[in-house]
Amino acid sequence: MIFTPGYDESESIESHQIVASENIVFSMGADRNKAPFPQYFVNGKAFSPDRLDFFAHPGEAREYVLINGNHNVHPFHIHVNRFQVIEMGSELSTEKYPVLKSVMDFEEGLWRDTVVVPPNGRARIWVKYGNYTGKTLFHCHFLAHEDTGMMSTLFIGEPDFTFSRWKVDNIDTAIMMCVGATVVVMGILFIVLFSGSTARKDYSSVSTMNDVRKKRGEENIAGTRESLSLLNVS
Ligand SMILES: [Cu+2]
Repeated sequence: MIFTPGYDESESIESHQIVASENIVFSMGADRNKAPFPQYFVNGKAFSPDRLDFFAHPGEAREYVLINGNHNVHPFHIHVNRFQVIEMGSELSTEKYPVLKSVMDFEEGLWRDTVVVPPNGRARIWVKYGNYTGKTLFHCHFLAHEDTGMMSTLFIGEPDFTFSRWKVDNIDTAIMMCVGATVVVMGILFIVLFSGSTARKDYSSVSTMNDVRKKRGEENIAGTRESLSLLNVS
């Protein structure tokens, strides 16, 4: 096993240290009504600096399966953090495409910051995050792909539940959020109105009872007066 100078073999990531495995899919769009053309995506989304796409805790190790459904290559590059390539594969045969041999050839366990994800293929990598927090990036290292969307944000640290995380980036999400908000508001209104009418009902029934008692009391008093007048007692 060959290691990059500066890294000790004991630093090598072991499978039991991996806390999660995530897919990172590189894809292209060919919508002629949109600029730029063609479009480049990571997990179906074009880059947005206002959105946090991936999360990790400092010090933990994660597996990423880099998937390339295109017929061209995407050199994956992650900022600040190094990784080890565990597996490489492609649906294309190296006999038919001899140039693929050099792409697929890799030194297992070698520390890297960039790996070429083979066409119609994948690369499985293990990342070990250092003890630092903040927002960083990974992207395709082809400038044309990177600059037209093939880039993602990565937040290292405790997930921050600010509104930036829930920023609406498409119409479907907006519609779902409106429906969700309406259901919540209707629910709150129903509870308020229902509990309000119950309170009024209880109050009115108490006042009705009081009225009845009052009337009965008056009748009794009147009845007593009648009885007393019959007895000539004033
Ligand atoms: Cu690319």
